[in-house]
Amino acid sequence: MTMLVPILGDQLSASAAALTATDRRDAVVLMVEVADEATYVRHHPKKIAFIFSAMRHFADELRAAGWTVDYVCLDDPANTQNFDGEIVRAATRNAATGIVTVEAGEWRVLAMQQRWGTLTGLSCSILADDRFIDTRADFADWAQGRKRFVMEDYYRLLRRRTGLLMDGTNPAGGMWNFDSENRKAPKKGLAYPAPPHFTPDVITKAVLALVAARFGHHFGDLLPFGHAVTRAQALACLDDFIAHRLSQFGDYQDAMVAGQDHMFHSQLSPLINAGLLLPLEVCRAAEAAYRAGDVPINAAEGFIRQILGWREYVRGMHWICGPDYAARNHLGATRDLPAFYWTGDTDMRCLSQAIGATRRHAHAHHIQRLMVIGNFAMLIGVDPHQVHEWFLAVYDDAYEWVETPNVIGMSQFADGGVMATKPYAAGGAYINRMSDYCSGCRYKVKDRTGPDACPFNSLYWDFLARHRDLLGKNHRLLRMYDGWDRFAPAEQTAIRAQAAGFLARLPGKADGY
Ligand code: FAD
Ligand code: DLZ
Ligand code: SF4
Repeated sequence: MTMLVPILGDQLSASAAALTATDRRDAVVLMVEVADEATYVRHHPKKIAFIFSAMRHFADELRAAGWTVDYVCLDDPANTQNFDGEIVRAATRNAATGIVTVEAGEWRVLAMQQRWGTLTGLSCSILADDRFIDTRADFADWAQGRKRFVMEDYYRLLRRRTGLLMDGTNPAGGMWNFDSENRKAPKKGLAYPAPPHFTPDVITKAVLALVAARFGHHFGDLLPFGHAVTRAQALACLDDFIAHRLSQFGDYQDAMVAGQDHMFHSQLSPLINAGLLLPLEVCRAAEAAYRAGDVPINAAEGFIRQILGWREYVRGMHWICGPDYAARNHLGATRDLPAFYWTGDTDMRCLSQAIGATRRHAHAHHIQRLMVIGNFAMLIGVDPHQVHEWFLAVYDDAYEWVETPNVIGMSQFADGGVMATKPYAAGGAYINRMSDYCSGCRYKVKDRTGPDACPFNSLYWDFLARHRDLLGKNHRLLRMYDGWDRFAPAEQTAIRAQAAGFLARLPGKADGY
């Protein structure tokens, strides 16, 4: 009897259900590098290198733990370059008698897993992914019958259920949520401790050469490459974050500073999403730092809410919103993504900073993604599917289960308000308040019209005006529409003409994308 145990590139956990459910003496673990997964959107070369290197290291760790691992490299001449083809080949090669796998994180790959039994003629059992803190079934129960899916309600349920930051039945620090303390603007003189950088070993060097040759033409810098690619390195990243950045994470969670690509953020998302760290252990580590008196409650709570709250919530929403969620387009947006999303070549400093970080690191922090890159795309009316494909391709932590709710729902309002109660639309004033970008920008952030006016301002008002039919009755936008109505008609005309002029001059879609 030989069980074939396919482990996907984001299932790199020794505790993955298919490994704990199988006897290693009767099993062959299958791991495959396939071009289809690297190119169905053109992933950032750093992201591909991270995944391949982490997969190769994980395969070695499994072998050392006594597993038989069948590992198919991308450049194996017999590689069919897709999951289905490799499952069929491996089933035959290993004379498999059955398949045990962990449910993929997303609808797209789950659909493939559901045909592996038929394709191979073997029984294929798909086990629940128990690396998340909640289960799909429990999230569905929570969502059942609700008119609105409020993240904060779900988060409190999980706080109670896990006991994280709880003092008996009360929230630690006396409040559930310290968000109001977590919106400080950046101040001068702050020191930003750099996250760890790991020198590539021989395995990573081989992957870097492969990725440079095969995917070097994709958007993004492959080098320098310093990602953690093993469980031990991932744990070192967690320790480093807790020791050096968590204490200020809360205060400056929403801040942006030119030239500071990481701020006080953890950079742990690619590691958690690939399985090198488990979300619950990360939350427990943050709580322990708070209990030890090393970090304040607003930092620990703010950080834990991102993982226990937001991460679990978007995962649940991915499953309840169904496989067609990425096709939603509530605002009917049709514009092509401007070419500078693939180059960073724009005189809007906020966008060039955020896209530049993305190009260098395959990473950008939350407010850059939401309030700069995503906000701009929504204001100018980019087709949300193009925005979705861009976000999925360029970030090292992007898989459809987490990217689509954040992009289609939170950032583009393309689901019409399932995820967010109002669009995350903002003009230059917000960016100016939360960053130091505007002082060095060629545009004047206070101007709405004129040759030097910040484009975000006219685009913001134009967005509200053009979508009044759909958004005008939204209670959370009434104040904004009041603001619009207070402009004199001539001013409204000038603002909309300013926006129209800007949109007419925008560069179109980049060649090849
Ligand atoms: P930190 O700021 O240190 O936060 C801690 C952890 O909280 C993160 O590591 C992550 O695991 C979790 N987290 C925080 N916010 C979210 C969120 N909204 N959804 C899910 N998890 C969250 N996150 C992804 O993991 N993959 C994506 O593809 C992704 N796409 C995004 C697209 C848009 C438009 C927006 C607005 C956000 C997106 N996020 C995504 C959420 C968030 O921006 C990243 O998780 C975060 O920037 C990762 O950096 P970090 O580890 O330093 O996070
Ligand atoms: C993102 C990605 C890439 C680039 N390459 C692979 C791969 O070669 N092999 C693999 O097993 N997984 C890869 N992944 C992750 C998958 O595309 C997919 O997003 C996740 O497994 C979640 O379903
Ligand atoms: Fe961005 Fe406008 Fe500020 Fe320039 S002035 S950085 S375009 S918000």
